[in-house]
Amino acid sequence: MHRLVERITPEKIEIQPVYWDLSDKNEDGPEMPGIFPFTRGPYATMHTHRQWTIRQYAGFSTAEESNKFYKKNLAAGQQGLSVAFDLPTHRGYDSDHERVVGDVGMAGVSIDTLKDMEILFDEIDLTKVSVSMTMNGAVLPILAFYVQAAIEQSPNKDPSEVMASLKGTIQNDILKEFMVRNTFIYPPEPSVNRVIADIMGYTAVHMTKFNSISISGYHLQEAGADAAIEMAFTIADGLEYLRTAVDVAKLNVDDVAPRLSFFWGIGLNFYTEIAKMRGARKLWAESVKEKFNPKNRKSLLLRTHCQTSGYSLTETQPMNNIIRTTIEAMAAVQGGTQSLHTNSYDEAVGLPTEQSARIARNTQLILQEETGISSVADPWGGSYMMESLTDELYNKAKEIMVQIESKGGMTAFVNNGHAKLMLEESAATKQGRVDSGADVVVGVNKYRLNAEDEELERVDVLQINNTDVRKKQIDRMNEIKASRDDDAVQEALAKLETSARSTESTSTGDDPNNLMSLCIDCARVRCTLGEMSQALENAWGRHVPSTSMVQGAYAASFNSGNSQENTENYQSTFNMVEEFEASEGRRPRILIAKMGQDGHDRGAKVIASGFADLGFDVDIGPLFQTPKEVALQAIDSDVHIIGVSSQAAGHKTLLPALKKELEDLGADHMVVVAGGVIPHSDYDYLLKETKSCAAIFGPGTRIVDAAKEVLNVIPRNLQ
Ligand code: DCA
Repeated sequence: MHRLVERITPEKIEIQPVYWDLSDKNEDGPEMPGIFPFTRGPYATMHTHRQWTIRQYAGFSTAEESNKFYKKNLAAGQQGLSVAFDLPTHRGYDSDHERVVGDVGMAGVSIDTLKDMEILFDEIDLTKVSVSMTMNGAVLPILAFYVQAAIEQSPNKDPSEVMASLKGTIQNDILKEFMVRNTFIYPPEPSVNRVIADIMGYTAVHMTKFNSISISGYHLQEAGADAAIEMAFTIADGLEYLRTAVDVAKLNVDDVAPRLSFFWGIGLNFYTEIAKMRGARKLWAESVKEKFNPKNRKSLLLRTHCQTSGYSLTETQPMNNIIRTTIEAMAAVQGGTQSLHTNSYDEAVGLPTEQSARIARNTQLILQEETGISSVADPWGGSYMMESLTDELYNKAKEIMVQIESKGGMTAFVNNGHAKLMLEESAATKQGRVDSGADVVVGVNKYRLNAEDEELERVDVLQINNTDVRKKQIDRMNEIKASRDDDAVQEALAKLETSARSTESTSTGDDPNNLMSLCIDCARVRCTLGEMSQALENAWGRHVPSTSMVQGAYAASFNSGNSQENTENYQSTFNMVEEFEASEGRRPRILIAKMGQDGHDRGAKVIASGFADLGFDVDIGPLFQTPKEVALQAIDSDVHIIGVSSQAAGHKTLLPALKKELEDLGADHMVVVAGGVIPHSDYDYLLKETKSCAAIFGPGTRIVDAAKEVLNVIPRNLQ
């Protein structure tokens, strides 16, 4: 697949594929890659035998557009696919649903029907190319579409043969969705004990090369988790899934564990990230051995995908992001990853362009083909510093896991809100450190360019015409609905709902009522994703998350550096809030709102907690609101200002819609401000053309500064 890695240097020094301590007198022999507890890697030869897979996460607009992009990338050196779906698809809504007007095709590709999936993989042989799909909510319909598309791609092959050849990964990690990201549909209990259990059971029999879960620390890190929390929560999630497989689905651990895979976020703490990957392999192997005593050694291997950190990317001086990503990619490789996504330098502001995607891919190709980085397995093995750091992180993660166990395991830890609060506290603390300058971000809180030079460095981002994509999706779906056999559709959906209502386990792969099997039947007769999701929702309901907020963490972290400038800045903002209260008779009140299906609420929670620390009255709106619902809540709570957090590109549709709702309800005195991932090229549209907000706070804005600006734009003496 790749050219062999160079092992003789120009100086005629032979690089060995692995090094170890020859004086190690450990009775089991020295620690080596491929040997329990696998600290040094899951395979003996690691990248010296097979390089990691270059797997770039991508998807946008329609299936046609994404398919073109995939084929181009594969031709240019990418080795596996990784599909990003749009938010309506994640949340189980068809494109014609009223709640998804601003989201169709924006943060990923839109999939409503089997036809969309067929187009997505047109001319890509699914029995050959490994495909990862980031899907957690609507995981059953999406996996069913994928299987059925593969079967229909190979009409001359037996369907069971096609299924057995499918290699790839479905994320299917719902527990972390309840902590971060929020693309769940159903409550935790059926999400784990029915959906995940049935998928594990089905794939264990019919799709034995397919990884049934990608247990993800990435999103936890993005949401503010430090390395020990990321490690502990992720391993604990994995153990919970294995427990479900063994106790609920009555599967043999060796039928499931070899096909669980992992996914780490890799940030800029170079040594820590390598140590995390090493320590996590040991923690997983030891925990699985102790709790499940598998017979197959493959059950103990932690195999992982990594993605460089999106959070570490900056909007200002975006070219610096290429350097950040390269360093993170090197940490992932030296930590022993099996598969890697490198972010594009413009991802802090929008979807990657063709050029930025090429640079991201080339970063990996250069590492693989120019540097010789792959010629040694675990080059850090035996380093005093790295071994010690690995042990320390391993111990810290283990302590957190004990805490989780003492609260009844990961599902209980998530259900009772402990996990989310721990993450939110970690995120608010981190933000305080960045805002105070304790953590340096080059070009943001240090070495910043003047405004004019900064402007010159701005980059274009890919624009999607959301209205256009939505219309195309709806037209195609209507065509399919008009040509299918309605009786067959109703019968398939009824069977799915009946099975979902049943209290019997249907998890074994050969059970005719297995939910995965029934969804494939639904896909075959052309049920839509929304119809399948609704059938399950009829049985289980839709999960409504609670809103919570940590207090004090931002203030403590911001003020911890004893910097006089920070203390004065903090105090002056606080004084402005008090002056506001004195003149208006109450504190400034802000509603932090999330509209559309964008569940990324880290930013919203950090802002809420920072503003509350600064003396604002803060209301946090529920996730997934329509513009009308936000307007009504704002009026009901009589807020001065609405702060909209937008991370998923719906801003150009949703902010003007909110403005209209406020006008229609006679509340246009309420000021709207926006923050999150909003490209500069859209600022004029929002601020001037549509006047749908009064200020926009891009990534990197300090909360103290945003709070001052907000106080300045609230009209006074309204009474
Ligand atoms: N020695 C022997 N065999 C090796 C070696 C080696 N040094 N390296 C790889 N292999 C084998 C593997 O065992 C595997 O074979 P198998 O499927 O029969 O077990 C095959 O080569 C493929 O390698 P693998 O490391 O599994 O790489 P991928 O197929 O790319 O899978 C994995 C990586 C992390 C397991 C998968 O879950 C994945 O691709 N995840 C991506 C998740 C993602 O993209 N998320 C998006 C955000």
